[in-house]
Amino acid sequence: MTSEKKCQGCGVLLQDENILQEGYTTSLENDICQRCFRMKNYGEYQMVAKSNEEYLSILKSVGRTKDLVLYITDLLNVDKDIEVVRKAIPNKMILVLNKKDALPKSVKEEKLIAYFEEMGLNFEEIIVVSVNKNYNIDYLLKRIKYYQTSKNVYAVGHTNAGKSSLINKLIKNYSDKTQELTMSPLPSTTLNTITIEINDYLTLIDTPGLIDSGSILNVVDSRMVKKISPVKEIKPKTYQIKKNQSIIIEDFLRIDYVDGERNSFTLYISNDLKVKRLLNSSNKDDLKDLSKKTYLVKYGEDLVISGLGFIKMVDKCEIDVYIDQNVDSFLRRNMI
Ligand SMILES: Nc1nc2c(ncn2[C@@H]2O[C@H](COP(=O)(O)OP(=O)(O)OP(=O)(O)O)[C@@H](O)[C@H]2O)c(=O)[nH]1
Ligand SMILES: [Mg+2]
Repeated sequence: MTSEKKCQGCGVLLQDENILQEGYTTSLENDICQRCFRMKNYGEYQMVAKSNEEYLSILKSVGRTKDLVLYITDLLNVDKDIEVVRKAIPNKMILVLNKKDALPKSVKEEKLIAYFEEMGLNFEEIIVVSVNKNYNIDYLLKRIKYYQTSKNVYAVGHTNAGKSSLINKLIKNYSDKTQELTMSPLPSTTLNTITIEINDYLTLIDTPGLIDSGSILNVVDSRMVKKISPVKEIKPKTYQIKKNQSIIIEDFLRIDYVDGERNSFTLYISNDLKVKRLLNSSNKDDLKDLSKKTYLVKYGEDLVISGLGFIKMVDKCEIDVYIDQNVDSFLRRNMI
């Protein structure tokens, strides 16, 4: 039977008929589906393939309301097309920059805010938080109260940004509810909208995340997904690098320094990842069978590898990047 009851963890409709399909539970009396049960209790993550079409229709319906929207963004994985979500919906919007704890403490909040302000995307306000460290959550709630236009406030953003984690934190801090949304390091954890009444004045609506089809998380196994997702403050690794040297990360990324003066590369990626430097690129062909992209880097740019993090480069240069053909990489102006 399919019920009208939604899973309290991921929002999918519960059903007890087909174990292979979304929303399966052994009994419709349960509040969560089997997939959420396994993720919550055993940390057994199960990938679900989602298309962005459903997501875009959810965004459109959010856009038809006049409600306040929280646009949650992962500071380590700021998407290339941050303006897509902003422009898709005309609502009042707070940009919530999450996972501050994963960046080095020395990174100044004002600088981050200024960086995003310069995009000119007309947010009501830009707020830096860390859900994990409960940092700035009180302030965020105050500003939600200030800007909200009705009881309802939506959480939107890319998958894995921490939307469900943030709502769980708000439930825990400010309501007497025990409901807990499912969170996981894998993309597409939340499958449908979930409505949670925090109190008489505030109802939060969680949404599934926009999928980054170019994220590295889509092409590595779940053990590596955990390694790539930083849970601790990143200790940036800096390499003084010159022509004909290479940097290799695990077995999925190779960067050859093809041309330029002596330069400095700082890696903002999870501390758990193995990094190797080759002092002579031409000696080793490791990973050169991966797809190659050549970049002409300008002064003061970052190389972003979608889902992994970024590399801050100081001077202009030419680099060759070898990575799975399905993983996006791009240059942007230095974020920090
Ligand atoms: N370091 C760090 N990790 C965080 C923080 N907030 C969330 N995470 C992690 O980010 C991952 C994704 O969190 P979710 O809450 O499932 O993200 P989501 O945006 O709901 O993702 P979808 O439901 O897939 O769209 C989990 O591994 C969280 O533990 C934070 O403040 N700091
Ligand atoms: Mg979620």
